[in-house]
Amino acid sequence: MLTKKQIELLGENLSKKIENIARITNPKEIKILIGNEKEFLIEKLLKEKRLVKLKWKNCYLYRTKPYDAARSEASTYIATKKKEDAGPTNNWLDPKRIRKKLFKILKNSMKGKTMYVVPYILGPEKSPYSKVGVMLTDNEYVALNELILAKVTKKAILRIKKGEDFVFGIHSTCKLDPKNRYIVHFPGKNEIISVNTEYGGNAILTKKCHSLRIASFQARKEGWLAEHMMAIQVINPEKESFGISAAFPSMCGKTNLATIKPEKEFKNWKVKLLSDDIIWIHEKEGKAYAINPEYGMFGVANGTNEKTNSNIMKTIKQDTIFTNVGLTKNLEPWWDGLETKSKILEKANPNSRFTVSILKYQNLSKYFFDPFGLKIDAILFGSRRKELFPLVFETFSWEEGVLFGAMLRSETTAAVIENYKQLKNDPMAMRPFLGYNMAKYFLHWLKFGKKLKEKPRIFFVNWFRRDEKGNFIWPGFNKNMYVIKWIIERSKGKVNAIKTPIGFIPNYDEFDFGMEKEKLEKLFEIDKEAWLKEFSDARKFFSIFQNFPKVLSKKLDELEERMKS
Ligand code: GTP
Ligand code: SPV
Ligand code: MN
Repeated sequence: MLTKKQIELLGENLSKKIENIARITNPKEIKILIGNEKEFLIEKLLKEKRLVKLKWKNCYLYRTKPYDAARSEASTYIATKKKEDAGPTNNWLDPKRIRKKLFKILKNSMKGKTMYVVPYILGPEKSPYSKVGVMLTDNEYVALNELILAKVTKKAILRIKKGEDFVFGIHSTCKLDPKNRYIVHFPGKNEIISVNTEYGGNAILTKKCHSLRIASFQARKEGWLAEHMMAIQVINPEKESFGISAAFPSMCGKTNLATIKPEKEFKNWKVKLLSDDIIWIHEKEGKAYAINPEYGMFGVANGTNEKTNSNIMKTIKQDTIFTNVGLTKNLEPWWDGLETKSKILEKANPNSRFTVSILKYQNLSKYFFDPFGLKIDAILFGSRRKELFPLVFETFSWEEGVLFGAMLRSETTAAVIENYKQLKNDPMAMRPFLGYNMAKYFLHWLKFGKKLKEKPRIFFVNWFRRDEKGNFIWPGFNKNMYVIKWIIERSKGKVNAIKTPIGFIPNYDEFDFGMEKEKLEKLFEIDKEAWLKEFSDARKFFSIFQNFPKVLSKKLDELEERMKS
């Protein structure tokens, strides 16, 4: 139970909530974290042989169970009174019944363990858009990740004591039994309960659970957007600043685009990081502004190396927690694509990750600390498509941009346990992360657009088109700067474009993409029949929604007509 001093710090209301859970889970002690406990947790994990000390400075490796090394969408639920409120793309549970079941699972689950109380602020501390929460966990690795990925601070408690709404999350490791794994969200109640998992998005509740699922529910009510997007500030040689955000599904390139390095072709261009995974977008004076609710990055290790991303390599060479990466004889972390001279003892899990503070990244945007955030001038949607989708195109309007966002499909990846390597619908890259009915979400996007006098243009990008041999045609990574440059020049009205039925594509005879014309022709080819099939598949997908916005259906009709004629 809480000590008198702890109750004083937490206040009556919060203390009661925490003691309620302690009575059920029965921990041997309760510890309140206020942000400076990293070393303590690392020591404890090392002592218990749960962390491996790596050769890189202040770097450690943690291994989760192989069956608990990615998000589990099948175990993720939205618990609302009415099933319709969760919508056809979410797993739904009756809140009363599941609460009962979860409390049974939680019974004595923390016996002999410490229960950590983790108070946190999401978003810049003084931002009117920031939110607070408290998470409980009996897992030192999860707590350690929280200390890096969120702003853990006493100040959150003070705000809660003053009466501010807060999200209450309960995480318990239990026996890590996948059959009893539940990640349950109670959006109306601002509550999250996660059991029998310790992996990333399943267990680090500030991330997808709060910053997206609960936040998206609040965002609809309050008139803003919580999105699975990265965001960057790009500064051109004329010193003009430009805000770009991009929604790509898991493992489709957000972190890499967020940390892109302008190479020698882009002398005097600068890219500064706002967020690599999640942003909250608000309207202010008719413009869209983004803040990053997070404080760190939980990035994909595989494929990261000096060639693809030297910026990230520099950042993760110290003070980083690695999860499920491989190991060399020299005790260096290892994964696919990483150079090493040492013998590889162990391979990396395809979804291995690094956890690092965003403050350690050398090119952080000053807007990361701005209470109102970064103004967004262009929104990108993108995914992994080996064919059909061109390298880049600009949609004709906000509505058509929303339609293309709603039509987004991607080849699935190792970020999710289920459905590896299929083509799956993932509207706005948010299907796994939305806390309410997706039809209402589409409508919310349309409404949000109406509020914007200065609407960001909406583009679609695809780095993953392949040739007959299955190789990526586009070099990607830092070369994506060519596309970013086109998007900026396009938005400033500096470059011409070719009108196609789906939108504007670059005039690549005039605009340099650093690539031979034949390949560009392939990258920008429009396959009419395949697009018509894409539209008819989209129609089938949209038919699962009872209240699919008529505006979007009409836009799809128009698009199809244009493609046919
Ligand atoms: P989540 O953290 O799961 O949301 O992923 P993400 O969207 O941030 O993706 P990330 O940038 O981590 O990239 C995922 C994988 O795609 C990594 O293995 C990258 O190496 C690879 N990747 C990223 N950008 C590109 C690109 O432009 N081209 C190619 N071919 N691969 C890329
Ligand atoms: C994703 O899957 O989109 C991630 C990793 O960013 S996780 O935090 O596990 O959700
Ligand atoms: Mn993500």
